[in-house]
Amino acid sequence: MSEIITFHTSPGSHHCRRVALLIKEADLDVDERFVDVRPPGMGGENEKEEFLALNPNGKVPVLEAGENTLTESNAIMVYLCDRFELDQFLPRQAIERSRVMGWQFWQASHLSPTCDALMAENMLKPTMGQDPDAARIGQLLAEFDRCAKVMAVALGDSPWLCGHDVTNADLAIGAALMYASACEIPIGDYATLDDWFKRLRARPSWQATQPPAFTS
Ligand SMILES: N[C@@H](CCC(=O)N[C@@H](CS)C(=O)NCC(=O)O)C(=O)O
Repeated sequence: MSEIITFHTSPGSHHCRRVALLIKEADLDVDERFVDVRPPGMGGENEKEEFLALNPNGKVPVLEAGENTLTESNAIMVYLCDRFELDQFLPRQAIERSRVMGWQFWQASHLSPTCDALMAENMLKPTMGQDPDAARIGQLLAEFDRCAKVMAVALGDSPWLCGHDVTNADLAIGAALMYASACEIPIGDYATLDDWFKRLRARPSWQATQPPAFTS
Protein backbone atom coordinates (compact mmCIF):
# COMPACT_ATOMS: atom_id res chain seq x y z
CA MET A 1 0.00 0.00 0.00
CA SER A 2 1.45 3.38 -0.92
CA GLU A 3 2.03 5.88 1.85
CA ILE A 4 -0.42 8.79 2.17
CA ILE A 5 1.14 12.22 1.87
CA THR A 6 -0.76 15.12 3.43
CA PHE A 7 0.05 18.73 2.61
CA HIS A 8 -1.16 21.12 5.33
CA THR A 9 -1.57 24.41 3.54
CA SER A 10 -3.27 27.76 3.37
CA PRO A 11 -4.19 29.00 -0.12
CA GLY A 12 -3.13 32.61 0.49
CA SER A 13 0.29 31.68 1.88
CA HIS A 14 3.25 32.46 -0.36
CA HIS A 15 5.33 29.91 1.57
CA CYS A 16 2.77 27.18 0.84
CA ARG A 17 2.56 28.29 -2.78
CA ARG A 18 6.10 27.18 -3.67
CA VAL A 19 5.29 23.64 -2.50
CA ALA A 20 1.89 23.75 -4.22
CA LEU A 21 3.58 24.83 -7.47
CA LEU A 22 5.92 21.85 -7.36
CA ILE A 23 3.06 19.47 -6.59
CA LYS A 24 1.15 20.75 -9.63
CA GLU A 25 4.20 20.85 -11.90
CA ALA A 26 4.97 17.21 -11.10
CA ASP A 27 1.32 16.15 -10.87
CA LEU A 28 1.92 14.48 -7.49
CA ASP A 29 -0.79 12.56 -5.69
CA VAL A 30 -0.94 14.50 -2.42
CA ASP A 31 -3.88 15.08 -0.06
CA GLU A 32 -4.41 18.74 0.76
CA ARG A 33 -5.61 19.85 4.17
CA PHE A 34 -6.47 23.51 4.56
CA VAL A 35 -5.42 25.16 7.81
CA ASP A 36 -7.12 28.31 9.11
CA VAL A 37 -3.84 30.19 9.63
CA ARG A 38 -3.87 33.47 11.50
CA PRO A 39 -1.18 35.73 12.97
CA PRO A 40 -0.07 34.98 16.55
CA GLY A 41 -2.76 35.66 19.18
CA MET A 42 -5.67 35.68 16.69
CA GLY A 43 -7.03 32.23 17.52
CA GLY A 44 -5.97 30.50 14.30
CA GLU A 45 -5.90 26.75 13.89
CA ASN A 46 -2.11 27.07 13.71
CA GLU A 47 -2.09 27.90 17.44
CA LYS A 48 -4.07 24.83 18.44
CA GLU A 49 -2.35 21.97 20.24
CA GLU A 50 -3.07 19.51 17.45
CA PHE A 51 -1.33 21.67 14.85
CA LEU A 52 1.55 22.61 17.17
CA ALA A 53 2.23 18.90 17.57
CA LEU A 54 2.91 18.86 13.82
CA ASN A 55 4.88 22.10 13.72
CA PRO A 56 5.86 23.74 17.02
CA ASN A 57 6.50 26.94 15.02
CA GLY A 58 2.77 27.18 14.35
CA LYS A 59 3.34 27.80 10.64
CA VAL A 60 2.34 26.30 7.32
CA PRO A 61 3.34 24.50 5.17
CA VAL A 62 3.66 21.11 6.85
CA LEU A 63 3.98 17.83 4.98
CA GLU A 64 3.09 14.51 6.57
CA ALA A 65 4.59 11.54 4.76
CA GLY A 66 3.57 8.38 6.57
CA GLU A 67 5.20 8.52 10.01
CA ASN A 68 7.29 11.58 9.19
CA THR A 69 6.37 15.23 9.55
CA LEU A 70 8.30 17.84 7.60
CA THR A 71 8.30 21.62 7.87
CA GLU A 72 9.87 24.55 5.98
CA SER A 73 8.70 25.01 2.42
CA ASN A 74 12.10 24.66 0.74
CA ALA A 75 13.01 21.54 2.72
CA ILE A 76 9.65 20.02 1.76
CA MET A 77 10.43 20.73 -1.91
CA VAL A 78 13.78 18.97 -1.57
CA TYR A 79 12.07 15.96 0.02
CA LEU A 80 9.44 15.72 -2.73
CA CYS A 81 12.06 15.99 -5.47
CA ASP A 82 14.21 13.25 -3.93
CA ARG A 83 11.29 11.01 -3.06
CA PHE A 84 9.66 11.23 -6.50
CA GLU A 85 12.89 11.59 -8.48
CA LEU A 86 11.96 14.98 -9.88
CA ASP A 87 15.43 15.59 -11.27
CA GLN A 88 14.30 18.40 -13.55
CA PHE A 89 13.34 20.50 -10.53
CA LEU A 90 16.30 19.50 -8.34
CA PRO A 91 19.16 17.80 -10.18
CA ARG A 92 21.13 15.04 -8.46
CA GLN A 93 24.57 16.15 -9.68
CA ALA A 94 26.32 18.04 -6.88
CA ILE A 95 27.06 21.27 -8.72
CA GLU A 96 23.68 21.63 -10.46
CA ARG A 97 21.90 20.68 -7.23
CA SER A 98 23.86 23.23 -5.25
CA ARG A 99 23.03 25.95 -7.78
CA VAL A 100 19.27 25.28 -7.50
CA MET A 101 19.38 25.03 -3.71
CA GLY A 102 21.52 28.16 -3.57
CA TRP A 103 18.58 30.10 -5.00
CA GLN A 104 16.21 28.51 -2.49
CA PHE A 105 18.45 29.65 0.39
CA TRP A 106 18.80 33.05 -1.28
CA GLN A 107 15.02 33.39 -1.48
CA ALA A 108 14.65 32.60 2.22
CA SER A 109 17.51 34.75 3.46
CA HIS A 110 17.66 37.71 1.06
CA LEU A 111 14.56 38.12 -1.09
CA SER A 112 11.73 37.11 1.23
CA PRO A 113 12.75 39.26 4.22
CA THR A 114 12.69 42.28 1.85
CA CYS A 115 9.42 41.35 0.12
CA ASP A 116 7.71 40.42 3.40
CA ALA A 117 8.72 43.75 4.95
CA LEU A 118 7.34 45.58 1.89
CA MET A 119 4.15 43.56 2.32
CA ALA A 120 3.92 44.72 5.93
CA GLU A 121 4.40 48.37 4.95
CA ASN A 122 2.35 48.58 1.76
CA MET A 123 -0.32 45.93 2.24
CA LEU A 124 -0.86 45.13 5.92
CA LYS A 125 -0.40 48.53 7.57
CA PRO A 126 -3.07 50.22 5.39
CA THR A 127 -5.57 47.44 6.21
CA MET A 128 -4.96 48.18 9.93
CA GLY A 129 -5.39 51.93 9.48
CA GLN A 130 -1.66 52.57 9.97
CA ASP A 131 0.60 54.80 7.86
CA PRO A 132 3.42 53.12 5.94
CA ASP A 133 6.93 54.24 6.95
CA ALA A 134 8.31 56.04 3.85
CA ALA A 135 11.94 55.92 5.00
CA ARG A 136 11.74 52.18 5.66
CA ILE A 137 10.09 51.62 2.26
CA GLY A 138 12.99 53.50 0.62
CA GLN A 139 15.53 51.18 2.30
CA LEU A 140 13.55 48.10 1.33
CA LEU A 141 13.24 49.18 -2.29
CA ALA A 142 17.01 49.72 -2.42
CA GLU A 143 17.48 46.16 -1.15
CA PHE A 144 14.94 44.89 -3.69
CA ASP A 145 16.87 46.72 -6.44
CA ARG A 146 20.00 44.81 -5.39
CA CYS A 147 18.10 41.48 -5.44
CA ALA A 148 16.47 42.21 -8.80
CA LYS A 149 19.85 42.95 -10.39
CA VAL A 150 21.30 39.72 -9.00
CA MET A 151 18.44 37.80 -10.62
CA ALA A 152 18.68 39.69 -13.92
CA VAL A 153 22.40 38.86 -14.23
CA ALA A 154 21.71 35.18 -13.45
CA LEU A 155 18.91 35.01 -16.00
CA GLY A 156 20.92 36.62 -18.80
CA ASP A 157 19.40 35.16 -21.96
CA SER A 158 18.09 32.02 -20.23
CA PRO A 159 14.37 31.50 -19.70
CA TRP A 160 14.87 30.19 -16.14
CA LEU A 161 17.26 30.91 -13.29
CA CYS A 162 19.22 27.68 -13.73
CA GLY A 163 19.05 27.42 -17.50
CA HIS A 164 16.57 25.93 -19.95
CA ASP A 165 14.31 24.11 -17.49
CA VAL A 166 12.11 25.50 -14.76
CA THR A 167 13.45 24.31 -11.38
CA ASN A 168 12.78 24.69 -7.66
CA ALA A 169 14.74 27.94 -7.91
CA ASP A 170 12.05 29.56 -10.09
CA LEU A 171 9.15 28.10 -8.09
CA ALA A 172 10.59 29.16 -4.72
CA ILE A 173 11.34 32.71 -5.86
CA GLY A 174 8.16 33.14 -7.91
CA ALA A 175 6.03 32.25 -4.90
CA ALA A 176 7.90 34.84 -2.81
CA LEU A 177 6.87 37.45 -5.40
CA MET A 178 3.21 36.43 -5.72
CA TYR A 179 1.99 39.59 -3.98
CA ALA A 180 4.47 41.89 -5.76
CA SER A 181 1.87 44.06 -7.38
CA ALA A 182 -0.24 44.52 -4.22
CA CYS A 183 2.96 45.22 -2.24
CA GLU A 184 4.17 47.78 -4.82
CA ILE A 185 7.30 45.77 -5.60
CA PRO A 186 8.41 47.21 -8.98
CA ILE A 187 9.22 44.07 -10.97
CA GLY A 188 8.12 45.85 -14.15
CA ASP A 189 11.16 48.16 -13.85
CA TYR A 190 13.45 45.21 -14.59
CA ALA A 191 12.73 43.86 -18.09
CA THR A 192 14.55 40.54 -17.72
CA LEU A 193 12.92 39.83 -14.39
CA ASP A 194 9.53 40.93 -15.63
CA ASP A 195 9.74 38.57 -18.63
CA TRP A 196 10.76 35.68 -16.35
CA PHE A 197 7.85 36.39 -13.98
CA LYS A 198 5.38 36.55 -16.90
CA ARG A 199 6.73 33.21 -18.13
CA LEU A 200 6.19 31.66 -14.70
CA ARG A 201 2.69 33.11 -14.33
CA ALA A 202 1.71 31.71 -17.73
CA ARG A 203 2.34 28.13 -16.55
CA PRO A 204 -0.71 25.98 -15.73
CA SER A 205 0.76 25.33 -12.25
CA TRP A 206 0.57 29.05 -11.46
CA GLN A 207 -3.05 29.28 -12.57
CA ALA A 208 -3.94 26.12 -10.62
CA THR A 209 -2.43 27.44 -7.37
CA GLN A 210 -3.86 30.94 -7.55
CA PRO A 211 -5.64 31.79 -4.27
CA PRO A 212 -9.40 32.43 -4.62
CA ALA A 213 -10.38 35.98 -5.52
CA PHE A 214 -6.84 36.89 -6.45
CA THR A 215 -5.44 37.77 -9.88
CA SER A 216 -1.88 38.65 -10.79
N1 LIG B 1 10.18 29.70 6.66
C1 LIG B 1 8.86 29.12 6.64
C2 LIG B 1 7.85 30.26 6.76
C3 LIG B 1 6.45 29.73 6.98
C4 LIG B 1 5.47 30.88 7.32
O1 LIG B 1 5.86 31.95 7.76
N2 LIG B 1 4.17 30.60 7.09
C5 LIG B 1 3.15 31.59 7.41
C6 LIG B 1 2.11 31.62 6.32
S1 LIG B 1 2.74 32.44 4.85
C7 LIG B 1 2.45 31.21 8.70
O2 LIG B 1 2.13 30.04 8.88
N3 LIG B 1 2.18 32.19 9.56
C8 LIG B 1 1.45 31.97 10.77
C9 LIG B 1 2.06 32.68 11.95
O3 LIG B 1 3.17 33.22 11.81
O4 LIG B 1 1.44 32.69 13.01
C10 LIG B 1 8.67 28.31 5.35
O5 LIG B 1 9.31 28.62 4.34
O6 LIG B 1 7.92 27.33 5.35
